Amino acid sequence: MYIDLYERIWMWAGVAIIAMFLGVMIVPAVVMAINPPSHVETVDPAALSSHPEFASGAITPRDDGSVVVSVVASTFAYGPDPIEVPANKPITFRITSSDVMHGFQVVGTNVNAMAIPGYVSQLTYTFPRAGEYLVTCNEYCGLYHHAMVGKLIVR
Ligand SMILES: [Cu+2]
Repeated sequence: MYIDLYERIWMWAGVAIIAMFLGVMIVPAVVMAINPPSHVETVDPAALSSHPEFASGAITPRDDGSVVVSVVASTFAYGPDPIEVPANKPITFRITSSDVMHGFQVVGTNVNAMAIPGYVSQLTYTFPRAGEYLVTCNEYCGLYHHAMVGKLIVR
């Protein structure tokens, strides 16, 4: 079968691009063991109401001044809401969902994680100054997704 030179060049360019994209995903995952943090820790989404950490939507201060915020996202709200944390202290967010996939984004910061039922997403952020922040869901989760907002108050 005759294939024109330019056609062959484009075919191999396509194969090279696909191989490069696969490499960008596979090398960090396999060689460097870089995986989404949510794949590390699991939790039973059906038992969150009796879970020692997530049942009450706790905001837990540690001895060193840092704070752990355990967030449960559910259609169409966050618990706890509002979240009150101190400024200039490391805030560790531990986020999960009780029903469908949600997002947890603190607008204007780098705090942005998926809330996946069955998994715990964890990230740490230090708010440099006091203020009020909007928390929004950025994963489409249902009819009132657009109304799924929370408030985060930094004191
Ligand atoms: Cu949503």
